[in-house]
Amino acid sequence: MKLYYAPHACSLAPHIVLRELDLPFALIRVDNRTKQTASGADFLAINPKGYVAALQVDNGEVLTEGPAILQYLAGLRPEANLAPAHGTFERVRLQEWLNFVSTEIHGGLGWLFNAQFPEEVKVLIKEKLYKRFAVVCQTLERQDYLLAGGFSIADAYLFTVLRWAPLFAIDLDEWPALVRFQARLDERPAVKAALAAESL
Ligand SMILES: N[C@@H](CCC(=O)N[C@@H](CS)C(=O)NCC(=O)O)C(=O)O
Repeated sequence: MKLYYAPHACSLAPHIVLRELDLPFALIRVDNRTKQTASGADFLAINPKGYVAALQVDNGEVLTEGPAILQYLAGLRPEANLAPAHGTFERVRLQEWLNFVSTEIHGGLGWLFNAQFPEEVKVLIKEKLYKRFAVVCQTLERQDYLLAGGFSIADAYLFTVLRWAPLFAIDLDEWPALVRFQARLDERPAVKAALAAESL
């Protein structure tokens, strides 16, 4: 498998999960500005959407969209319990979190990267984000992870996007449950290894 990534982008989530599952993979860096891979290949020919993450599986198919990639990976090693079994209520709860992180938090923070957005709009985006953070805290104040059953792919995703908050002068200290969550994930060997690999 090949994971196309950009350092510290949302592709960090599947990168963490690949390491959590101890799956063999090649990490291929993409320059999001030029849309070229590290070897000079045209990334748009691999993923016409032009963004990371993209996962090329062993039969050559390319899978995109973080929540889909994460669920695919978890399914390769179901015994690791990074996603509840299909057909269970907990699986739908996982999908609920993946969707929430994707649309409400990744989506919200993602807009803040846009240098063309006026500051007044960014203030409104932040106000909405803070409401979403409060929702996440309601869960993380009573349990360590988004799902009651323990660490899952949704946590890898939430951790990844929350790491962007300081880039926009969002001080996570205002949400102590989020700070504790980030610290908990920082301690995981797979997280440390992924961050080290992306910082090279
Ligand atoms: N809907 C996609 C969004 C992926 C995305 O936003 N990727 C960003 C990095 S976090 C990116 O590569 N942006 C570059 C671009 O859009 O040109 C997903 O959930 O995977």
